[in-house]
Amino acid sequence: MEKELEKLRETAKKEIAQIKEKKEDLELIRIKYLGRKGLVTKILRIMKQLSPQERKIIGKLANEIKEEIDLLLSLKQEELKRLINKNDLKDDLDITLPGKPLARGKLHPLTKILEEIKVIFEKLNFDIVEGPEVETEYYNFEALNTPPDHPARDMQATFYISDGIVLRTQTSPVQIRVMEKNRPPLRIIAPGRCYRSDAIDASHSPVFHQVEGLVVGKEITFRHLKSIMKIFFRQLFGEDIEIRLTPSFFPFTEPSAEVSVCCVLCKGKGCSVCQQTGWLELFGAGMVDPNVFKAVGYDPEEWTGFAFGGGIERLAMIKYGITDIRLFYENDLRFLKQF
Ligand code: 2NM
Repeated sequence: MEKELEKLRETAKKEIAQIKEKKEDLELIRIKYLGRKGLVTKILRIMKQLSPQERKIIGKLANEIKEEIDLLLSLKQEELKRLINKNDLKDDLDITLPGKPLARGKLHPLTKILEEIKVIFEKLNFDIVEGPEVETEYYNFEALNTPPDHPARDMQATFYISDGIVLRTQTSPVQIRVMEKNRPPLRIIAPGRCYRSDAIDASHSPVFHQVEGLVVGKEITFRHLKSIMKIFFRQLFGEDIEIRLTPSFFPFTEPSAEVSVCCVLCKGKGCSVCQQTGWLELFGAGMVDPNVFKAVGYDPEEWTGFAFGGGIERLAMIKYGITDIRLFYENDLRFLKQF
C-alpha cells in the first residue's frame, strides 16, 4: 500500500511537470488525483478498512501526497500564467511600432494674420503694446478728443460696465497710456480685442479685433503715413498692390483719411466684395490731433505724428476669402482646419 502510494506520487509529479501550455490539463490532473473519485481521494476513503496502525501511516502519507499535488498544481498554474502573458506580449504588442498620430491643432486664422501683421511692423521698428479691455471713458474717449456728444459715445455703440467704465471700442486708449508714460519719439502698434454694441451680421460682430498704429517724432508728415501704409499693405497682400488715401473724419486725427487697397479679388475691375468700386477701404488714418497730444502732455508745436487703424477680421476675410465674420468665433473644426 505504501509502495503504491509512492508510485502514485511519482506519476502525478511527472504528469504535472509535463504540462506545457494548456490550462485545461491542470484541471484534468486535479480531477484524476484529487477529485471526488480521484486516486488519492479513493485511498483516503478506504482508510476505515485498515488497521489502526496502518491507518496512521497510510493516512499521513496520503495526506502528504494530497497536499504536495495541490501545491505543485498551483505552482504550475502560476508558471503557465506568466508564460501566457509573455507570449501575449510577444504576439500582440510590438513596442517598436510608431504610436497612433494625434490630431494636431492649428493656429486660428485671426492669430495667424495677427502674427503676420506683427512681423511686418516689427521689421519697421514698431514696438507691440497691449492694454486693458475694460477702460475708463477718459482713455477710450476724452483723451482721444471725442466729446461727450459724439455719436461713438452713444449708448448704442458702447458697452457700459458702470458709470465712466466701458469695454474699449478701439485700441487707441492703449496708445494714450503709452504716450502718458513715455517721451517721444514713439513707434508702436496696439493690437487687441474691442467691443461695440452692433447688430450681428456677416460683416459685424460685437466682439472684434483691431490693430492701431502710432508714430510720433520730430517733423513726422502725412507722406510718412502714406509710405508706411503702402509698405504694410504690399507686404500683407502682395507687392503689386496699389493703395489710395481719401478724405475722412476722425475726432483724434486731423487731417483724416481712409486707406484703401485696390481690390485684391478683381484687381480693381469691380466685384461684389468691393461693391463694384474696385477699392477696399481697410484702414482709417490721419495726423494725430493736437488736442490728443495736449491730453498726454506732449507739446504739439514740438511733436507731430500719424496714426492708423482697422479691423483684423476684415483683413483676414479678404486675405483668406472668408465671407462671414461669424465663422471666426464659432470654432467649427471644418472651418478652422482650412488655415
Ligand atoms: C484709427 C483711425 C485713425 C488712432 C489715433 C490714435 C491716437 F491715439 F494717436 F490718437 N490711435 N489710433 C487712429 C486714427 C485709429 O482707427 C480706425
